[in-house]
Amino acid sequence: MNYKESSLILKEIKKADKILINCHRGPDSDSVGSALALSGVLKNLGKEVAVICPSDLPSDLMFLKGANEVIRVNFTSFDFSEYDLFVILDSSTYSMVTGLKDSDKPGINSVVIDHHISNEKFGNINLIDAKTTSTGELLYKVFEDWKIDFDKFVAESLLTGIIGDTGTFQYQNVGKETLRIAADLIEKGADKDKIVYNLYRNIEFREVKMWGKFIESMMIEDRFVWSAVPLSVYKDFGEYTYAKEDVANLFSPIVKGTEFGIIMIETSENILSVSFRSRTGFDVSKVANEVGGGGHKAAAGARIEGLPFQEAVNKVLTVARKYVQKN
Ligand SMILES: [Mn+2]
Repeated sequence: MNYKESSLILKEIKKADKILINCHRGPDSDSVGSALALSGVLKNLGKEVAVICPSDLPSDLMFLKGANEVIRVNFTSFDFSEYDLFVILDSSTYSMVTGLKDSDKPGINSVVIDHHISNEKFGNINLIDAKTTSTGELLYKVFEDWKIDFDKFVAESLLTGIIGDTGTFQYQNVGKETLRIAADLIEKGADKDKIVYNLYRNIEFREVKMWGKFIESMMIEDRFVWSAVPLSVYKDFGEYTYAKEDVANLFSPIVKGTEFGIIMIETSENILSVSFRSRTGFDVSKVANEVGGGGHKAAAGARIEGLPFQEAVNKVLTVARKYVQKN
């Protein structure tokens, strides 16, 4: 048995007929992959399942089976009363689930399954394992506990989550267990090449040109690099919602002689969206926390609201410089 909560969760699922699963706001590969994997498994158990999300799904994940059935909802008016159970995945806070600053908790039974250390445990049952690389990997272990078989589509969704959250097995938290799980998923029929092609080799030309803007304006300081792009440039290049994540993953943890990188993008008037990526062991979550964000040691983020572009950028840099001095 991997988790003592697994059987409690299965009991709740068996009691329910109609089950909701979420993808979090601005969903990534792990959010969508794990939601579709669980949905496939619950349908095989004879449940009626709906997957809901407060945002549109990124187009590069539409290859996953069931992605076109994910329903975009507005949580301010969503009616939970038709459902018996809400399974919440990959979301450390309820506001990540709804995309709203404040909202009432759903009036139905809920289960939270997540791998973020900062998870607020806001469900009736909470299964949090911060040692797993991804919710995809965590769910694999839950399915193991449930002793169920699953098809190649479920396997492919789980592997998509793992690949997405590990930077294709690059991050330091990837060890033999994650690789063993990935190997088993491939054995069950998950197509690793298809996943890599869709996630990393299917980028709009305009987005690639935008990456160029980030590289062009990148600056190097004592122990880190940073790059910031204002709203006007972001708009010129088509406002790719996921451009910042892509740029952060690709270019901020690679520069020789540095320990981390910061990518900043003004996504709307006076809103600066910030991504931190560590190259060495430097804990970027400390910097992110101090500017009001959060995340993991190696990858973290924040949103600075209500400051003009240059001031917001300076605020982030001031905190980063302070931590560079301290550590
Ligand atoms: Mn995740």
